[in-house]
Amino acid sequence: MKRKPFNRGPVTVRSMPFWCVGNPLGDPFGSAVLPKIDSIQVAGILSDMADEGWIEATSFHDDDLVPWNPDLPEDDLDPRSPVYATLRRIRTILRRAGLSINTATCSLHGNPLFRRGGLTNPDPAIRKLARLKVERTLRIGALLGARHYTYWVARDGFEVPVSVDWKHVYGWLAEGLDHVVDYIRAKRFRNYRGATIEPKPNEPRGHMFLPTAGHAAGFICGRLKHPDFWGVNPELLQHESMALLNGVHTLGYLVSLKKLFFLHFGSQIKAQFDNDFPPLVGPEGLKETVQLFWVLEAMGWKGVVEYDCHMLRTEADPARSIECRKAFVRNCSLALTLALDLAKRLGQRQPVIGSETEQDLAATLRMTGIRPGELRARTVRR
Ligand code: XLS
Ligand code: MG
Repeated sequence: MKRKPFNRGPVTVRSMPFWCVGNPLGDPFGSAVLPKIDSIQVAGILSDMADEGWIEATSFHDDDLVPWNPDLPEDDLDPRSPVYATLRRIRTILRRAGLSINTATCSLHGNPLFRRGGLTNPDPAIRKLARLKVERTLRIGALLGARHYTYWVARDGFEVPVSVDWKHVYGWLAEGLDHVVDYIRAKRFRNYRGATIEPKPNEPRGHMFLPTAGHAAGFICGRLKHPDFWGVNPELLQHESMALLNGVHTLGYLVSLKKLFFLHFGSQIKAQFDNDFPPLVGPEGLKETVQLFWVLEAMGWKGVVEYDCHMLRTEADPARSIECRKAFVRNCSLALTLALDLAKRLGQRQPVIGSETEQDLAATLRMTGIRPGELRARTVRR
């Protein structure tokens, strides 16, 4: 069964990744507050959510689906391995639910072997291991029909600038990313429409080698062998807000370069650690979130919006751990519709009337549905 696209405003498809639903909500100061569930259970939740009409797609890290053993780099190809069987069970569940796969991403952050980085690790043996893990993820993505491969910067970064081999580090990164395309072509995988870089300014490392959308786009155009195959998936509001950047600006820039392949979506308090709040949740970012969809519509972009966030740790309910995860999925999609509705009210670019302040207030009035005359009447005392 193939599920119909969502197709509202600029959003063609809503994707909810495995890692967001599976997240047991540990943080650096406390352990998990939800029982861990396995990938088959996560697939079951996603499939129920698709049946109820909340999502059309999903995404995964290799580690979200099956464990990785560095001594068995090709276990996914061995019909006797548990990994082989689990992947096929997941494929059956997702297919039955009509869920498509937006992106496959390789976890180069979880295993302690990658603590000094994956593709940019100074040890060539670890870089080789990272490359084999990426190949396995690409095979898993091909099995499940992923439309993209994503390189999230993960632990490719630094704390101590004088310890970095600056002469080689970006060469290693280019080699690692070029290998993604070489492998896809060598294996004749037909599912991949492109690959993305997901930039992030910091966390888990003090600084990342590709901290912003601008760094990512520049690296694609300046260093990669197949720049047309690569785009960017920014994570908004979170990753830009961590560095005090503006998400509308990032989208305007990426769409103008034809480099916005899809969007990671959530909410964030500016200048904090990666909050990963669900969309529209928290004290900040209402205008910015609405304007994200306004600018996409204004520029004629259409594509996938993928939630990348988790429920607030305070609302985890260990006794109803499946149900609270479903409530999280529903709330993400409700918030997206709300943001799309508000962006629609904001409307397309109006003739420029008045100062910037007046234009901004007029936009807020349109967004909230309050009439200017009413506001004035309630403000001016006679
Ligand atoms: C972390 C990233 C991560 C990627 C997938 O901050 O958002 O979840 O999207 O590896
Ligand atoms: Mg993300």
